[in-house]
Amino acid sequence: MEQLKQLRAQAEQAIQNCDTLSKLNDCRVEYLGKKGPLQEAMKEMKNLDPADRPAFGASVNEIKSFIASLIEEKKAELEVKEMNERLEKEKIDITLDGFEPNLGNVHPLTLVQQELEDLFIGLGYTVAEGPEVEMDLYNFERANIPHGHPARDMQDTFYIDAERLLRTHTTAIQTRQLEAHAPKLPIKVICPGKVYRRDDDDATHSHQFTQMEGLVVAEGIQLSDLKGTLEFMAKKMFGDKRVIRFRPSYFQFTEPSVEVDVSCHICNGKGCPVCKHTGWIEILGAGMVHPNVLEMAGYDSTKCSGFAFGVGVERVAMLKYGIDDIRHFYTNDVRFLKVFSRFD
Ligand code: FA5
Ligand code: MG
Repeated sequence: MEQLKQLRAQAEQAIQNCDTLSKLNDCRVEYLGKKGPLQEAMKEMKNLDPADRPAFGASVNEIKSFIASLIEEKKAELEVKEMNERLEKEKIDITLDGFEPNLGNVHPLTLVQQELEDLFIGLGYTVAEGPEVEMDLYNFERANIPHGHPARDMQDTFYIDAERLLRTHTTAIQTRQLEAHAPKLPIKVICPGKVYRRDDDDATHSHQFTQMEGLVVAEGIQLSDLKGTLEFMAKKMFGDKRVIRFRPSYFQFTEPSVEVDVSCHICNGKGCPVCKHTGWIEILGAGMVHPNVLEMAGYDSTKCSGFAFGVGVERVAMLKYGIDDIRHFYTNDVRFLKVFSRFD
């Protein structure tokens, strides 16, 4: 009984001295565990006089529950203490400036392409695409430009082999669309995509650029439908600030043919290096689809007619956003690209 008393005092002291939860747990194992002194004491009971056993047992149990309750108390105290310490250590200073994430934004060419698409979708057109590595057949022959024809020189071409090339214009998608639809009417599509030419790069020319073809075929389509469509597009894209003009032109795949110029946004028509001192920037070629093109695709050109246009997306973007050099679109200077984040 004397030993038990000592044990009680010793345990009480040990628990008091615990300053962390893990030490307290060690203490619990030491005194209340299976190999602890109290378990041992119970084993000793059989050696006692039977008359002393109940009092001894009661004492051991009393010490056990005394130690258990001390541990509980201490545990609650230490939990609060450790929580406070952690809160202190992990304190977040919400007044510190954070790091602004560096977000990307839509490329200006994508932006203008999407704007053009939205505009034409609003007019009932659908969007069609085609391969950039194209067959001579769709890029030239079906566009009424046979092998050896001098009109091929108008678009200096990157050839892959005798039959394949990098398409020089989105008219290649147009001829595919005609073939895919024939003889169904009407057709009303726009065909955006990258095109390639062996042009020398300058302020308004790039060897890789973007075009968007428009094609409408139905009964009784006239040049006035084309003119109205292009005027509508120009107004929507450039507002009333810019003047446009239709200029007679020549394409093998349209008859008659026109080109559309917009007054230069840099000099306002006075003449400058960007517009090569003409005061105008050409944005598109267009015309009435040549009967040969309709016939080759499988349409009866006496029963339907159509108009087509091919607009240079970079040129539109330059005029719309006042960009003085087409090469800005491809050099990917972040300072240039960031300007367009507010238009997303
Ligand atoms: C054509 O490519 C014809 N396929 C357009 C067409 C389609 C006519 C349907 C009739 C019917 P052109 O070569 O002019 O035409 O090019 C059309 C437009 O693409 C030009 O008006 C210009 O805006 C743009 N463009 C032409 N070459 C370049 C270049 N090297 N860099 C940037 N834009 C260019
Ligand atoms: Mg041209």
